[in-house]
Amino acid sequence: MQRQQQFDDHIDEGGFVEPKDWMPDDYRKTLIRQISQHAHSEIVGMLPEGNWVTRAPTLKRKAILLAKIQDEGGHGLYLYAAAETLGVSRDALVDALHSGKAKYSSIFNYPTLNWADIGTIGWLVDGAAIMNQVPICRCSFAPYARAMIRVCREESFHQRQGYDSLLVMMQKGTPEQKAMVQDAVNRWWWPCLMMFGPPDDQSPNSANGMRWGIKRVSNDTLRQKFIDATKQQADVLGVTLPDAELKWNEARGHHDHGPIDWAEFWRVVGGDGPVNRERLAARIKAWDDGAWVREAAMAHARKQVKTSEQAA
Ligand code: FAQ
Repeated sequence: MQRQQQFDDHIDEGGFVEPKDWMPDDYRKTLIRQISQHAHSEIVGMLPEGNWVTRAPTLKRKAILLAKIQDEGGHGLYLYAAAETLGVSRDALVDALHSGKAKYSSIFNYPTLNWADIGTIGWLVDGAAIMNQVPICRCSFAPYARAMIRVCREESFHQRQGYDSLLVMMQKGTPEQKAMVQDAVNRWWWPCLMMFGPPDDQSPNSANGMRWGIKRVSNDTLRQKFIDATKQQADVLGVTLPDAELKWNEARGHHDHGPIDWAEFWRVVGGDGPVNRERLAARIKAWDDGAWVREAAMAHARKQVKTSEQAA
C-alpha cells in the first residue's frame, strides 16, 4: 500500500520509472501490451514497403526506401528490448504476434497498390506515427521514453522523404502520376486517422494510460492535431483530402471533419481488414525463412564465448 502511494506520488511529480523500480502489476502489463504492439507494428510495417523495393522508380528512391525499411526494423528492436526489461521474453512476444493474440497497427492491413502509396505512407503514416510518438518521449517508463527520442528523429526523416517524393510527382509528374498521388491519398487518409485509436469515450485503456503517464495526450486530441497540421501540407502539395466536411472552424481554432467509420476500424483490428491474413502470413514466412540467420548468429556467439573462455 505504501509502495503504491510512493509510486503514485512519483508519477504525479513527473518522475520516471526504471525497470528495476517497484511498479504495480497493471502498470507493467499495460506497458508490455503497448510497447510490444508498437514493436510489432514497426516490424509488420516493413512488409508493405518491402513490396516496393524492386519497383522503386530510381536508384535514389530505392536507396531511401531501403534505409527507411531498415530504420523500421531498428525501431522494432529497440522496442522489443524495452519490453524485455519488464520481464517478458522476446520469444513470447513474437509468438503472441504470430498466433494472432497480439495486435499491431490497423494501418498495415491496407494494401500498397501503386508507387504513390509509398510516398503517402511516409507522409501520412509516418506523420501520424510522429504525432502519436512525440508525447511518448515523455512517457513515465524511461526505457520506452528513451527509445522514442531516437525513433521520432528517424520518423521525421521518413515523413519528409515521403512528402518530397509526392511533391516531385505533383510538381513535375504527368497527369497520370498526379492522379496516382490523389488516389493514394484518398485510400490512406481515413485509415491514418484510425491509427490514433478509438474515440476517447470508447478507449478502455486511456484512463490508466493517462493516470500513469504512459499516454500524455488523448487519442482524439492527437487525431485533431494531425488533421490540422496535415491539411496545410495537403494544400501545399495540391491534393484534396477526401472529406467534404473538412473545414476550418474559427471558433474552435481547429478543422471540423466528417465522421470516421469506426465499424471499419474494429473490423480491421479484429482481423478482417483488406490484407490482414496476407500480412500475418508474410510475417510468419519471413520469420521462418530467417531461422538459419538466427541459428548462425547463435553458433557464432557460442564460438566467441568458448574462444574467450579458452584465452582466459
Ligand atoms: N491499430 O484503449 P485504446 C508506425 C487497440 S508505428 C490496432 O485506445 P491504447 C511506424 C488497442 O490496442 C504505429 N489496434 O488503446 C511505421 C486496444 O486493444 P487491446 C504504431 C488498435 O493502447 C510507419 C483497443 O484498440 N504506433 O506506424 C489501434 O490506450 C511506417 C482499444 O484502444 C504505436 O503503437 C490501432 N490503430 O491506445 C512503421 C504507438 N488503436 O490492446 C513502418 C504506441 C487502438 O486492449 C512504416 N501506441 N487499438 O487489446 C499507442 O500510442 C496506443 O497503444 C494507441 C492505442 C494510441 C495506438
